[in-house]
Amino acid sequence: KSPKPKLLVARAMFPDVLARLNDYFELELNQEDRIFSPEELTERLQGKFGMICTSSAKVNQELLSKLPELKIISTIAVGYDNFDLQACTQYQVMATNAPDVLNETTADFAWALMMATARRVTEAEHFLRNGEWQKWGVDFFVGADIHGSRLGILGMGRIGQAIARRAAGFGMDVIYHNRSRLSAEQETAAHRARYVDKESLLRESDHLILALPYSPESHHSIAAAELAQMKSSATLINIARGGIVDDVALIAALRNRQIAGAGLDVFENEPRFHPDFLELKNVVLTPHIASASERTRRAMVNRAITNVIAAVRGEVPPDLLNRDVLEV
Ligand code: 8YV
Repeated sequence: KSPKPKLLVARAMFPDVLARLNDYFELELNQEDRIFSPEELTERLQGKFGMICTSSAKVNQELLSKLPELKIISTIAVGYDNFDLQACTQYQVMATNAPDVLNETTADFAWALMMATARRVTEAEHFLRNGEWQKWGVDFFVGADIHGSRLGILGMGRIGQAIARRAAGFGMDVIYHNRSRLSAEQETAAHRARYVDKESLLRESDHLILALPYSPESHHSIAAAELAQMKSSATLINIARGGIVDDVALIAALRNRQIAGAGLDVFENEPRFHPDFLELKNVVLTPHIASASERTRRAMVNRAITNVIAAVRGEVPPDLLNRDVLEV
């Protein structure tokens, strides 16, 4: 019997879920959960058939050129801006992501951030924890309403639509902007979301949620000029990727009260982030946890596993991103 192909699991993840892989692969795990440098990743991937990874693995031309045996890279994330798909096709490596399984959990968290930001939940808690609560006042931590307000969504993919559906329970008006307009049925299902141009979205949203993929085109989609168009009472929520927002411009807008608040789960160079955020009261900050429910994280890993198992069986992985790799 020929030896099993080798698979690198580049980050630590649920051993009981990974057990499914043992029938097909000889596994190399990263039990200490270290983030590999590009050099380490190159070394660990020598002789490997594939890799299961997270968004922290940068896969580019330079890496792939040193890995002639690699056949598949499979991320547990839906976002795949860390993969150079053209280079993958060039080196005949299949790239897969894990869509759908995290839509609802991520939408829940977008709402959690929006509500916490608008109603100043974390700011108020800090106040209480710091022993500053001496007396109550009529204008004490007054915030903005969610119910009856207008929700704007930039990037109306599967997550954006899941966010919009939740607006039904709060009687919100939903507007969106996207590369392409949804079908009439999709708009109806997304709490009758209305397609508007980006300028109207910026000007008319009471709460603006970013749910678009990161790419060179979406880099700094929200910068000084865009923030200047928003309402001074508006909140901005980012559950997508840090690079979509120009942090320096956002910090200035929050400081000058050009917008009321921001809720951020993602940062341009995470886990690092601009230190000035810590000095602002009108921002809610979380460490990239929008998809972090037990059930969803397990489902994401399972989806990545399904993709590598399909590949090793000679089937087309269900979430293949670079379909042109099949034509070479
Ligand atoms: C992941 C994410 O938790 O799916 C994505 O695109 O950003 C998150 O759900 C993280 O990136 C894991 O790699």
